[in-house]
Formats: sequence, structure tokens, C-alpha cells
Amino acid sequence: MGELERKIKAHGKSLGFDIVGITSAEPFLRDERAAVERIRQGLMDGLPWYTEERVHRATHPEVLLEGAASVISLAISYLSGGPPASLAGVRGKIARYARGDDYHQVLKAKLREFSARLPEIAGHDVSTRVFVDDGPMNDRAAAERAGVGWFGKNTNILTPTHGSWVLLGQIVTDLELEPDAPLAKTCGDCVRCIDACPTGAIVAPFVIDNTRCISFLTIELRGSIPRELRPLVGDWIFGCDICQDVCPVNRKALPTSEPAFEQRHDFAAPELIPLLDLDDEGFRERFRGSAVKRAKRVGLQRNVCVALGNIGDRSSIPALAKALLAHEPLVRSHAAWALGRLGGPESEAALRTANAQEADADVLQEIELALADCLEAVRSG
Ligand code: B12
Ligand code: SF4
Ligand code: SF4
Repeated sequence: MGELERKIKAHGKSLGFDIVGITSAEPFLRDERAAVERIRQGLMDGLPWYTEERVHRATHPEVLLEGAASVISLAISYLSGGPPASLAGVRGKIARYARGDDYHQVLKAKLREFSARLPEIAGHDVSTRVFVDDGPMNDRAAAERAGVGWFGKNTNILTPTHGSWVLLGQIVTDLELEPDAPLAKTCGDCVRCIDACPTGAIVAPFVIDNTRCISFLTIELRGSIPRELRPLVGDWIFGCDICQDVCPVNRKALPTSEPAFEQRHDFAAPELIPLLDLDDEGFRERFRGSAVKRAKRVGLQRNVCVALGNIGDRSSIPALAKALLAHEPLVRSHAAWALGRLGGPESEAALRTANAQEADADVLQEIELALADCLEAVRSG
């Protein structure tokens, strides 16, 4: 490693990044082929912005920045502590990456600061473009080739020191830098993540069916969660960590040293019923500066209904009954489903009351199916 590369890496570390790697701006052809194939197979359905044109840009740094010569790839851990023991109330789960401040803001600020000092470090003008998640850049492909980590079979980048609990950012630059070598590591024979995924979303090693992934269903999906998948979502209300929780590489992962990623008071295990009462302003207030905002209030309340149905605590029936009468159609539909899953005379009465006054055809259909679920539960004892 040359002096310039050493200084650049030290600069990244001084800003709080845990791992810094460098790769060339050569295109990522394997990843382009794989992503295009995924789109054509329908495995990226539901993400209308994820187009073949975007994949092309995401895998060709020279298209992203004129004169691109290198990609600096940075990773930062977000692994904070687990939920406090023995919390009262019916609680769900938020994925770890969203338990502190919104990483887009945290990483973008750091990457901008990083870029601002590059000319001083290089001793001349430098062109740069920064990417964190939402830009057209394949973050994992860059991180793999820059030696930051290797692709796990769950498609997450696994790092030797911080496991897969890292978020990735890239800086495309016209600086000519000596590239790092990719790591000579693989998952070996392990298939734990594939076996543990509740929805079967890891359809083959390194291949996710986005439309089955709980992360997609609870964050990106704007409409109804497919009925057959709802029981498999469990108590996740935003994202999912199962394929990372079971990963043996993550057992030795070092925790985050970034204060912005310390988990907010109850974000690891939020109490669910109060979330059903939030209006738009309450939602904005509760999730200000948090990635959870991406699900939108209605999407989050839809997820809360599904989680309450799956948790099966009967104390949630009155809150679900109230949601069934008072919310948007999407939330009403999922509240009906949850009541059908909980079953019993109280749920049935709430469903019948709503049935008599509901006007929305989709919600009416959900109520009918939920009433059938209640009756089925009585029949089968
Ligand atoms: C779309 C997207 C999603 C979608 C689709 C997931 C997916 N697997 O792509 C959804 C909403 C489901 C999602 C979920 C999550 N995401 Co996301 N997501 C993205 C995004 C915006 C694009 C990813 C992409 O291009 N996917 C396209 C598919 C085709 O790529 P892929 O699945 O990674 O598959 C690659 C491999 O198969 C490889 N490949 C092909 N052939 C072969 C052969 C071999 C042998 C090997 C080794 C590899 C290989 O090529 C493919 C393309 O690179 C990136 C940010 C970005 N701009 O890159 C974040 C990103 C990937 N997500 C991230 C995170 C944190 C998550 C979640 C963990 C969040 C959560 N807890 O809920 C989950 C993890 C789910 C999972 N198991 O992947 C991080 C991942 C960090 C890491 N350590 O890898 C990223 C990089 C955001 C960031 N900047 O930090 N995500
Ligand atoms: S995030 Fe959850 S649903 Fe998605 S692939 Fe991993 S275990 Fe499966
Ligand atoms: S659980 Fe096993 S197969 Fe999956 S990513 Fe971790 S090491 Fe790889």
C-alpha cells in the first residue's frame, strides 16, 4: 500500500469508519449480469425504481463520474446492544440497522467530510461522487472487490471484524489509487441463513427473492402483504435480521463505536399498541431522524397489525377492533386479518360490527376471510 492509500484509509478511520478498502473503477460485470437476470426473473418485483438502466449505471463507475479511476469503499458497524430485559406490553421488532439515527444521514455527512479533505490529502484537485444506499451504485459489489468483506449466501457482505452488521458507502473518484485485493474467504458449506429464512426468500446461495423478503414486505411494499406470507413475518414491524442473527460469522462481530447508532430508548422492542394510535404528526415526531420513516405511518401500522396477529396476545383485540373501524383501508384490512388469526368471540364480534358498516370492497373481503378463520378455529376446537 502506498503513502496516499495509507493516508486515505487513516482519514476514513478518523471519521469513524471501521473498514476502508479501495478498488478500481472497472465495471462490475458479474454483478450487472446477476442483477439484470434477477429483474428478468421477477425477483426484484415491487421495486419499480430498480431498473436495468439503473443496474447498468450501478455497475459502471465510469458512467457515474467522468474520469472515474477508483472506488473507495467504506463500512461502518451499527451493532448496538439488544433490547433491555423484561419489558412490559406486547412488543415487536425493528431491524438493528434502524434502531439508531437514520444511516443515510449519518453516512452521507461522514462521506462528504471525507471527500472535502481528499484534495488536501492528494495535494491537488480531486473529483468525487458519494453514494450511500439510495444512489445508483451497487454498494456490495464495490465492497467485495475492495476487500471490505465477502458475499455471504444471504447476499450480505460479511466482514472479518464486524460481521455483516455493517452499512456501506462508496466514493467514486478520479484519483488513481492502488486497489486492494478481494478477501479469499467464503461461507464454505454453511447454509444456516438459507434454512432459517422464514419465508424462503433465499431461493439459492447469493440469490434473494425480494418479493418474499420480510425486509421488502415491511419497508418497501406500499400495498397489502400477501395473505400467505403474513404468518411468516412473525413480530418484525420494520426489516428483518434473521439471516444475520443465525450467521456464525456474526458471533464474533465487534460492536459499533458510532454514538449515532446507539439504539433509541425502545427501538429494539417497541410496544405495538401505542403505534396504532399515532396520527401523521405523532408518527413524524416518534420517528424523526430515523430510517423507520421510510415505511410511512400507514405501512408501519399495517405491519403492527400483522405482528399483533402473529404474537397472538388477546389483550390486543380491543386495539385491533378500534383500528378496524378508524384507520385507512390498508390498516383496516390487516387489522381484520389479525382479528381472524386471534379468533374467539370478542374478535368475531368486532369483525361483525365492522362488516355492517364497511364500504371498501377489499376490506370487506378481508373481513369475510377473517370471519371464516374465526369459524374454522371454532370447528377445529
Ligand atoms: C434493493 C436493496 C434491498 C432489497 C433487496 C435485497 C437484495 N438482496 O438485493 C431489500 C428491500 C429486500 C433489502 C433488504 C435488506 N437490505 Co438492502 N439494499 C438494497 C440496495 C438498495 C440494492 C441492492 C441490490 O442491488 N440488489 C440486487 C441484487 C441482484 O443483488 P444481491 O442480492 O446483493 O446479489 C448479488 C450477489 O448475488 C452477487 N453475485 C452474483 N453471482 C454471484 C456468485 C458468487 C459466488 C458470489 C459470491 C456473489 C454473486 O451479484 C449480485 C449483485 O451484486 C442496497 C444499496 C445499494 N445501493 O447497493 C441495499 C443494501 C444491500 N441493503 C442493506 C441492508 C442492511 C439490508 C437488510 C439487512 C436490512 C434489514 N435488516 O432488513 C436486508 C437484508 C436482506 C438480504 N438478505 O439481502 C445494506 C447491506 C450491507 C451489507 N452488510 O451487505 C445495503 C448495501 C445498504 C447499504 N448501503 O449499507 N435491500
Ligand atoms: S432478511 Fe429475513 S426474510 Fe429477508 S432473506 Fe433474510 S431472513 Fe429471509
Ligand atoms: S449463515 Fe452461513 S451461509 Fe449464511 S451468510 Fe453466514 S456463513 Fe454464509
